[in-house]
Amino acid sequence: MTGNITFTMIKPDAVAAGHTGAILAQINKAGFEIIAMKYTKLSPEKAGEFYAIHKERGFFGELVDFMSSGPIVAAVLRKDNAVEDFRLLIGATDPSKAAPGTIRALFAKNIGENAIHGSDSDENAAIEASFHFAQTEIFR
Ligand code: 3AN
Repeated sequence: MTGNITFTMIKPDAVAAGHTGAILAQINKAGFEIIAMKYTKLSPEKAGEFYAIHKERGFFGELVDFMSSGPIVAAVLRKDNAVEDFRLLIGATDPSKAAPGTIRALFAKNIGENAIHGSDSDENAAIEASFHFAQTEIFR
């Protein structure tokens, strides 16, 4: 049984480049309903907490600096099979390997500045949604 919720962030590179509207349009067109959304900026502490799973990786410092470098759009999305379908919509982590037409193929600069985040499991989707939103801010 797969869940119907995923969590996304439009990352600082894509927001700064003015791609927010185009990315949200693609998300809606693919059948995802936005049930929570905010325009915000992560502190370095919050970015480090969000990506704590990567703290031993060589790119962790770079990732935290990047994710706290400018505003992001955080959202909770609803659709049947949300996690898997959203990962297909955004494409591979490395945009040079992302399938044509995916959000990363269209909008990401490189593997570090890759335009968008999508949860990798139902469990992480729930954790990540509650990291960014109070239950009263999610309209199921
Ligand atoms: P995804 O976002 O596709 O789930 P993860 O979870 O492996 O990918 O990585 C989380 C984030 O860490 C990526 N979105 C990207 O910003 C950054 N990242 C991953 N691999 C690298 C790398 N080799 N060099 C720099 N940044 C990376």
